Amino acid sequence: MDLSRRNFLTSGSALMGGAALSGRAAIGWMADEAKADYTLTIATQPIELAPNRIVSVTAYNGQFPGPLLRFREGVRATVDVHNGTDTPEQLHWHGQSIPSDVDGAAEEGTPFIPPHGSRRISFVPRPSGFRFYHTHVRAGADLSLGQYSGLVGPVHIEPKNNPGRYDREVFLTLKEFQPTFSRGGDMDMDFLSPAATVKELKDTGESAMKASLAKGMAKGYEVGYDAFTINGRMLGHGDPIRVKQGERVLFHVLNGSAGEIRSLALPGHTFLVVAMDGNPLPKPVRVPGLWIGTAERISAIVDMNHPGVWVMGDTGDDDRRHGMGIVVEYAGHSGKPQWIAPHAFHWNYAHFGQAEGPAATPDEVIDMTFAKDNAALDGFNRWTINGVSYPLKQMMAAPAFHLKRGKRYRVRMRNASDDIHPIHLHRHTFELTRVAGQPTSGVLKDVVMVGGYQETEIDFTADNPGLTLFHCHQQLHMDYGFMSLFDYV
Ligand SMILES: [Cu+2]
Repeated sequence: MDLSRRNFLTSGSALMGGAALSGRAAIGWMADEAKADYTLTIATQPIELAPNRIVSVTAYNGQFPGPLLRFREGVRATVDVHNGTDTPEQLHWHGQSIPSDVDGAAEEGTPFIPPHGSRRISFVPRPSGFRFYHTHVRAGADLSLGQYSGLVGPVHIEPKNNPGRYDREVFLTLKEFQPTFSRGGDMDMDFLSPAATVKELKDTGESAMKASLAKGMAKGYEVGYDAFTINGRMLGHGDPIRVKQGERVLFHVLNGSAGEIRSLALPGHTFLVVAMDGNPLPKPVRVPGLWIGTAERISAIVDMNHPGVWVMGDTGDDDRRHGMGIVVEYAGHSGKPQWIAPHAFHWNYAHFGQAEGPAATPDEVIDMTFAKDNAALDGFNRWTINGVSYPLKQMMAAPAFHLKRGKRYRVRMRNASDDIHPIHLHRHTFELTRVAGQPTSGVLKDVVMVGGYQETEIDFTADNPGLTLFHCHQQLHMDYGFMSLFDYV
């Protein structure tokens, strides 16, 4: 029994008028009967993205995004989750260092929330910052399941000390709806910097693709979308963000996509990035716009010093015209929202960190090579890490990598495919130490985009024993093998 639990019991007893309660049964009863901090109900219902644009999706509490959940770092929280659907669910607390049985991944041993059943989840939220929650089930070829659904919501964990409050905080969740399969779309790649690729990886990937196409295989399936939204509304159909000249607005932007990379710009304004994935940067960095990989978060301050009515939107014209944007309206201004395309800008994670690499050398280096087997699984690309594809049926596979508590590890990720992969490590925070050859330090994350044929290194300390999932956050990639398990030995 930990301290917070003890406190809970004490205050509970006080509420009961000091009724004598002792023993395990009493504790269990208390835990069951106490009101949860939050209740989330998973159900499928119509969601209005725009007038006459109503989609049927599974979401939390009948809304998209799910409600903003605020926790306090280190203060135990309880969440009741009701599953009103016919399929088992998992709720993953993305970016938190919590035990495997509540992290929300069946591969780690978290129990499912059964169809039409409930589960009470209790954990001590940490670390502080902008996190999020989302479903963590396999979708496979079913585009109504997993992250193709609306099962995404933001989390903010207030720091234990000094809860730094801003005048204005605005949470934005970027998300696509109405997914469909297509074959072999090309991903926007040229925004990543450095652009350096590794010849050996490129040769391997390209010859594998050539061999597959020579056998008459088509390119593997990709997923495209018809509707694009910010906070669940297509551009022009939600409430504008109403601002005043001179205001400093802190935006917390979440890419809640199942697999898309997003950009975001606001004409005439710049973004002062203060945190990535909820973790403060060594120093804030000003940029003309944002690039946000699947499941990444960026917290950035915008000085409202360019009055007008503007479109804050994706720099991709097609996606923005299909809804990926939100109107920013200055007080006293009206009229048609204006979009002005920014100059093309690159995204280099190393710019957000220190120029030198990490001070500490890791105890061990884990080498990983990511590869694509084109259209190998009924037309779906099969993904491997070091030649191994995670079993398709969701279950605990044998852990492939073994950690010792307290040791520091470096994962050297080598991408032998032409896709960008947003790589996610559960239950731990990692530090970027090398991005496509460029050393850096001080940028703490839980997702990082690894560019096509590039090599990126991350360091982390094994400080949270238990099964730990490592995977590409693209639903389509993780569902077809791009996952691996770490355990502690
Ligand atoms: Cu991927």
